[in-house]
Amino acid sequence: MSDSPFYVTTPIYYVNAEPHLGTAYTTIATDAIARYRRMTGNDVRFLTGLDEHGQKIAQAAEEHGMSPQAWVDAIAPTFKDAWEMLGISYDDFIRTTEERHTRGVQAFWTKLYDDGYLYQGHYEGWYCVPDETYWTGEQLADGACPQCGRAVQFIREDNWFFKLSEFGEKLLAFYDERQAAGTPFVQPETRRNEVVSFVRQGLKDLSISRTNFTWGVPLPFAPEHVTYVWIDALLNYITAIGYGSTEAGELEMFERYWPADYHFVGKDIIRFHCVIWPAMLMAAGIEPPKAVFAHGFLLTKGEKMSKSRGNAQTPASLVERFGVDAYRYYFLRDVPFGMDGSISMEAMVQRYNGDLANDWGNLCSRLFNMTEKYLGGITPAVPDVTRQTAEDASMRSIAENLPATYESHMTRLDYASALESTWELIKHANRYIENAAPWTLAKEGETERLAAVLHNALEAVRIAALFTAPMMPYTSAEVWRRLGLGDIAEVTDISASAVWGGLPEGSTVSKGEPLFPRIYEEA
Ligand code: ME8
Repeated sequence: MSDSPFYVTTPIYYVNAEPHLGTAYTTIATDAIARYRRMTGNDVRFLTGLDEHGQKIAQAAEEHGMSPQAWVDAIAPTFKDAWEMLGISYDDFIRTTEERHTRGVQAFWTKLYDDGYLYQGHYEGWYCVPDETYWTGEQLADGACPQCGRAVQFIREDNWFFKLSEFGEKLLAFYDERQAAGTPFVQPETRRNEVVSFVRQGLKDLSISRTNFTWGVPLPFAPEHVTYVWIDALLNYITAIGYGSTEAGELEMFERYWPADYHFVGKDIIRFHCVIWPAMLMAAGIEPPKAVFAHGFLLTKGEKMSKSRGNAQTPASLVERFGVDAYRYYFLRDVPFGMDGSISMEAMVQRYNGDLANDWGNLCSRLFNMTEKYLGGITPAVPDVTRQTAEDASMRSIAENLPATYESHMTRLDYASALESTWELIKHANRYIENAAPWTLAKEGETERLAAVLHNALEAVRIAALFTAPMMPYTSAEVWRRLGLGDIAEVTDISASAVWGGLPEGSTVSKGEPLFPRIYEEA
């Protein structure tokens, strides 16, 4: 157990539309590690928020006949509501229109200006508004944005530039150094090559300001320019923890939590996070984050799911059908974190009925029922270890190995494997009950053995609830309540809590409703 700080962030999402399955995916994945690290005793800071400036947002506001501020104020609650619905345990929610952010952005660019990293120049090139990205003529694909395929606009402006080209060698050395230390900056490994080869091709200086619209943070030394939305947005990771403030408490927070342990992002925004962001920080003399983890895309019928393609479903419709924990479970269990993953209603129904209704829900129901029927709903004494059977020992050993196995998967953010190893215990407990047949023991009056079997199986349930909690917090809390245990949210040393034999004698178990009632209709 360690109380060391653990700072983790999601991207700050554009408020051009409401949250969808893709943005929810990154946010749930970030939430799962934040919840787990709280259970390992870390001092967790989990930041999410909104990217509210830029041309794309100004355009969205205009299309809706609203001022940009009125528009972002109208959309922001839809994100907060969605995250509440999905059980996202963020500690801070930053909006780039907040004063604390604007102040930090201005402090940052003033420093780079003073230190000679900025110069005025002329920009000519192509711009993709939906991606808020600059492209050269050679980079375009058939005259369109090479990333999203949409139309680009030609820009000709006098802008301010950041000397990004000076950072190529430094970045390459930095990636190597982190790699050699066994703490890679770009994760997963498959994404590293993309970043390294991009930097090796040579970096161009980056235009950091725009003058053809005003919805952004003015550059303090040239207020007729607003900062380019990306270099405004990236700074949220430090402005949210006090960068740019003069208050002692805020500055202490920055000292405590920076550098971030992880920025969670989708692979679409890896260059911004793995090239531009560390270069900006290096220029300002700030240590880059410990790691950026870029996950894959959720695909529906082979296409990236996105707002603009119109194939994005709402999280609310799925939560309504499956419940919040099953929703979280599906995405973390079925899509290997880091890779693209096809998602479908069929697969979701299958996972729900198989893993949740049959395995986990059923284990809990049958055990809670039997505890009531055979033991009057009271947990039995810890069984006499000298009378332990081979079956008892094997379930105990699976449970005892789980904390270390689970930790090693979670350290690599491999949620699917972490869940799979928890499911070994759950499935084993179901088989254990089948083999031990408490109903026969009851009929034959074998009361001591009956109590021992139920204790062991209940103990497996208690431990499984601990390790499913980062992914399915509500169900785990409910299972603990039904076992008559305390608030699972108070667990700060999961390994100690998972020690075999922790279920106290004499606590009252309640049956309750099925945790995951079967879903009958397919798709
Ligand atoms: O890029 N599959 O915001 P954004 C998986 N404001 N994840 C997906 C996804 C999909 N189909 N679609 C979106 C921005 N995402 C900037 C970020 S950070 C300083 C600024 C997720 O609203 C994924 O995390 O376009 C992706 O990187 C992010 O949403 C893009 O969100």
